[in-house]
Amino acid sequence: MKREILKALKDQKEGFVSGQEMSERLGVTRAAVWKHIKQLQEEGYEIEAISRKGYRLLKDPDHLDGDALELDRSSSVFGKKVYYFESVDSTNTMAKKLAAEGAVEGTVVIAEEQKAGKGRLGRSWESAKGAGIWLSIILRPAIKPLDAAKITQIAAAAVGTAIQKNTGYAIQIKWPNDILMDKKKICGILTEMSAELERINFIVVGIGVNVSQKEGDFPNELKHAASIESCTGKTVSRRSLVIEILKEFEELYFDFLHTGSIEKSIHICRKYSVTLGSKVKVIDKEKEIIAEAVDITEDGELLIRDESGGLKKIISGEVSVRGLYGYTPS
Ligand code: BT5
Repeated sequence: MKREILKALKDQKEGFVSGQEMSERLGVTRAAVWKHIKQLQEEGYEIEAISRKGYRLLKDPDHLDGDALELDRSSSVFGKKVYYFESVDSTNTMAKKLAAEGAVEGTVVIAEEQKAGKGRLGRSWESAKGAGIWLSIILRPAIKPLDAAKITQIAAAAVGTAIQKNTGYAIQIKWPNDILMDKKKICGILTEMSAELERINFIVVGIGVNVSQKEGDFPNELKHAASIESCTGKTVSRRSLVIEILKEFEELYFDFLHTGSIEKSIHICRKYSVTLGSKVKVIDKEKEIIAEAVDITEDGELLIRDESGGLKKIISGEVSVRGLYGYTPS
């Protein structure tokens, strides 16, 4: 009911909506309407109440809970179900648990803070309270486990596009899973899956976006990290960015499922790549190779030319790619 009342207030963009009208439309008493209005006010919604005129929404706080996202969402499958937490260990871990219990495709897990946010290959992800978007999406694509890395490329293309559209500020993509601004990392993507030999049970795509951290908020060892606000100098609504991410991701994901190709995503990854054309250090489990990044293939692998001129394709998940003189490869 609270959600319906919020919707009625939001629908009434200018002016007031009367308590009588809401009570008739929603089939509850005016006292019940008032009770929910008070609850919304306690949650940070600024609502003006004037007798004989009704209620007017003055300020919509930047909430990320299911109700708030649901009302503004423009994607149809992604975010249909949202699990929102004040604090979790890791949204990916939570999403994997929910997926194992049967959560449907497109389910989103989002948290204000992660106590043990995860990066790839056992690394950790700094996820300060309220300062970013820490979210995971559950997917159930009928593809081979070998093709799962393609999902990371789709996510990188989608999140990069969403951030650029939302902020109007240039982004770069560092293959395979980083989004940068001014060549600093503002976002990382972690794709995990549960699969049998030939079949994927589910994939969880974790997306971490630094939104409002100030320079100096990051621990010393994260010298390549930045936030959208520290780069652009502008305030960003996390909710509108989440909505944009879900929309772009859903579009590119279903395009892949329908066409069998990630061409559209790869086009975006190539266009914004900081990796291509540069010398990179590819760090494998046992060894490091210095090579030139030549292309991103139609399947999302990085094509490199090693020092003896040999071409090799590398798959995300196996390796880290670094610049020779710093974090980015230029
Ligand atoms: C990643 O790994 O970049 C994937 C990060 C995914 C985070 C999301 S948040 C929601 C979901 N739930 C999770 O538990 N995780 C996902 P990788 O490429 O391995 O980069 C990790 C490295 O980035 C660390 O070793 C640090 O050097 C650096 N790092 C850690 N926290 C950072 C931050 N907030 N911003 C920028 N860099 C960071």
